Amino acid sequence: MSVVEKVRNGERIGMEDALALYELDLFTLGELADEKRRAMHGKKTYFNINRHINPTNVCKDVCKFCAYSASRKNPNPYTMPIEEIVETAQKAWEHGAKEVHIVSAHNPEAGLEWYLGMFRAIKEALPDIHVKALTAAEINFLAEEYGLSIDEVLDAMVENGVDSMPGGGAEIFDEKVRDYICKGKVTSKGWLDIHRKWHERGRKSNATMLFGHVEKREHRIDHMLRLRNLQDETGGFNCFIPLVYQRENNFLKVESFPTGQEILKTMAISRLVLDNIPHLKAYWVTATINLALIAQEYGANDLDGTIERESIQAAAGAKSAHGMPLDDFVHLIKDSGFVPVERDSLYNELKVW
Ligand code: V47
Repeated sequence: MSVVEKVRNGERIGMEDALALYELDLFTLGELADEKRRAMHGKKTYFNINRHINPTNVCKDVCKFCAYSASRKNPNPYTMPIEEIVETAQKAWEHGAKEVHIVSAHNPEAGLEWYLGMFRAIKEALPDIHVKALTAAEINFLAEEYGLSIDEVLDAMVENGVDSMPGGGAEIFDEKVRDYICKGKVTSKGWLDIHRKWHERGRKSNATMLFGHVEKREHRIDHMLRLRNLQDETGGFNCFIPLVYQRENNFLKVESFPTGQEILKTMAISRLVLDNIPHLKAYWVTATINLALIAQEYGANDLDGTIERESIQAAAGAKSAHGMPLDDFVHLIKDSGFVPVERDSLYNELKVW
């Protein structure tokens, strides 16, 4: 049976099948992913009004792809006081944001109370805002730095007001590639275990994959299959986000970058392989807004949100430092033939625009 028939029969896609999908022409692959997307979500494209906050860039780890962390290439270390973080969240709330997405570096000088106290302070000021915070990499750092178990860190997150976890820190699970690009950071098994434990608490999270650097197609598929296995166990992932590698101001040597076709193929294959993760996000920050809009026809049904400000990928060249105005966002989705649906952080529909 051909891989196209397999997909249309609803059979599960394995490593060999997924590699065969990459060999299809873009339009055939796109059609398969679009059929799947339409069966799941029709023409709806989800987004939220959110605010990214990156409260410190001081990091004890050295990931080669990172341009954000304070280092030789970015000699401007900062750590926001908790009052400033709360004020930022408050302003965002006044402008309509319903979620703060908080991702930091692994700062050994800030202290555990700074990391956890910021969530408590945000929730005291804004009890109804959704706090999506701490990647598995940060959680692993806090456990190691302060001699805590992962369970203790996760319980403290819940007690201090974290609602859901973002998908960062996953990078590429293949151990060899991971060692090369971000040695010393949470291991692949560690990343998956942390999300499993979070899901066991009845909580939701996302999963990312950083691609388009030194990894090969099989590493991307391996990454997706490890996520699919965990999702079969827990059902706790809401969304998968393939992050396109941004190349500026970092220490990773990359010989060739993916074409637009390769990026769209990877999106489409994600939709087909990850049959048990409901949402696929084309993150406009790293894909560019134009490609993200096209990705709606290649399986993606979520474009993240208005963001307001973003520092991690912006440091590596993405055009995301100032987010995207809501009106532009809505019109771009509509003009591309899809239905903009504002969602909350857990994918409850708030408004069809
Ligand atoms: O894990 C770092 C990535 C991630 C680069 O859960 C880079 O909804 C591209 O987790 N090029 C953090 N990417 C961001 C993140 C995220 C973003 C959007 C939505 C969600 C979600 C989560 O940023 C890191 C890392 O993979 N990153 N450097 C770079 N040069």
